[in-house]
Amino acid sequence: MAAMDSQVEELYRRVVARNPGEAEFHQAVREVFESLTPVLRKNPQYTDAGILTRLCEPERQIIFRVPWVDDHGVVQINRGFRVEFNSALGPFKGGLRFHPSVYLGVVKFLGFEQIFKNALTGLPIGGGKGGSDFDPKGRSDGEVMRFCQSFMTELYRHLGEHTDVPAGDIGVGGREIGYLFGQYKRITNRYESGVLTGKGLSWGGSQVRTEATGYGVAFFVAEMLAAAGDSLEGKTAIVSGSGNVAIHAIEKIQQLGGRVIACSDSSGHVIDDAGIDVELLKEIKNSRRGRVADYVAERHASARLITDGTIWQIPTDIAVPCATQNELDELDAKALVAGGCTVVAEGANMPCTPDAVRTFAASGVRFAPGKAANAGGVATSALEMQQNASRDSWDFDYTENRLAEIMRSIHETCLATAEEYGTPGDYVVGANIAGFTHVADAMLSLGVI
Ligand code: NDP
Ligand code: 2IT
Repeated sequence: MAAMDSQVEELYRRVVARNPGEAEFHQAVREVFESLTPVLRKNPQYTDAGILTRLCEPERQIIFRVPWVDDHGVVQINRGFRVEFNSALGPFKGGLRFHPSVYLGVVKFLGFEQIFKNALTGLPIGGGKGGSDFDPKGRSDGEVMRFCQSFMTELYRHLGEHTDVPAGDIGVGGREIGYLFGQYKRITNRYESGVLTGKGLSWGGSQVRTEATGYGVAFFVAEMLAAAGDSLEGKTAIVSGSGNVAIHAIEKIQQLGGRVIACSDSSGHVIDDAGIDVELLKEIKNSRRGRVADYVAERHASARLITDGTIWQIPTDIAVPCATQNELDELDAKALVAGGCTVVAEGANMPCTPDAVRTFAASGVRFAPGKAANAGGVATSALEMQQNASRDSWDFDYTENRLAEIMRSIHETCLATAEEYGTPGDYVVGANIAGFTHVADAMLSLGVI
């Protein structure tokens, strides 16, 4: 990882001072800034136009009260957020996260990352993110619906297919997008399909969007291996999490010849030497909204539940963190290296701490940052918007091929950019510089706005 030069360090200090207490946002900004020294030296016009400072200041930030009534008749109050970060390349685009840990610093880190990720896809989408500290766990469908309706009753006025287009993230899947879209449609009296992505297939959704993030990560891992003359065939992998991204990463890694031997949720991790039975996992997680412990109970022959230590202590060829930010630290990275891991790809956003990333770099582990490896989700959201705009719907194979092609192109862009800037094979530098220059050039063209 490169050091920041003194001018960029000073800009970073100002970002920290201006956004106190937002540790995750600071971390995400620092990670991008550390890659940019060579590109800023070569292109003084970016600094002259204040591009870095402007990139760190969201175009608009909305924070609102979300009142709703639970099943016992008790009034509940949550906080809602939407950070519209950058619209130089297209309408603000990015998911909504419902999790008790959500606060402004989390939404801003995610929105900031989203700017560069979306730029890397090459599709016309700006960056934004939103969510709430609402915890859907243990809530009935009726409670989730009333919460979503209240959330949208405020948010709708800020959205639009040409303005801001949310989708899912942690705690927000097809059920929540349905309730949110229903309320938007009701309030606006418009069937504006392109205002949300991740919709159901019968009401404007796209084939492959549900699978896209996880499948995209698997395609990216396959590209990383192919670049070294290798393949997924016969490799072991560990995938943390057991939500939308994890499940589909597991599914595609196994379809491509790998064997995923462990996954997790916040209650522990499961080891299954025979390879995770993804249909069983889907049934437990998606239909029953159960825990990984239920998986072990039903597959006791080859699986066991571990509730202490971390999933990263298991020896593996490949590691794919797909749960949440900072879930994999320096000790975990050292354990992975000791266990023979040579490829790490982030399915989650910023799951590896900076020290973990440094450990991978120092140990020759090939490491793909989330803004490249997990971009398949938002890219397929952009394909959903494209289908909505033309009132068309594509079949599964065609859409999956488009996704695979986008991941191949992001991989190639990362490697070519890393090479151009003198750090061959460094996916972090490649992703950050390629994403940055794409959005920065658009900002230069649009003037000081
Ligand atoms: P889901 O809500 O479907 O699943 C999240 C999974 O991560 C669950 O297994 C959950 O376990 C676990 N998890 C979440 N928070 C924590 C925590 N604090 N500690 C331990 N485990 C945790 O979310 P997604 O699969 O959609 O998202 C996973 C990651 O991928 C996030 O970082 C998200 O930002 C990123 N991402 C998502 C995309 C998408 O299209 N959905 C696109 C690109 C990135 P439990 O159920 O026990 O909480
Ligand atoms: O982090 C992400 O890229 C997402 N949660 C998906 C965003 C989207 O708009 O599809």
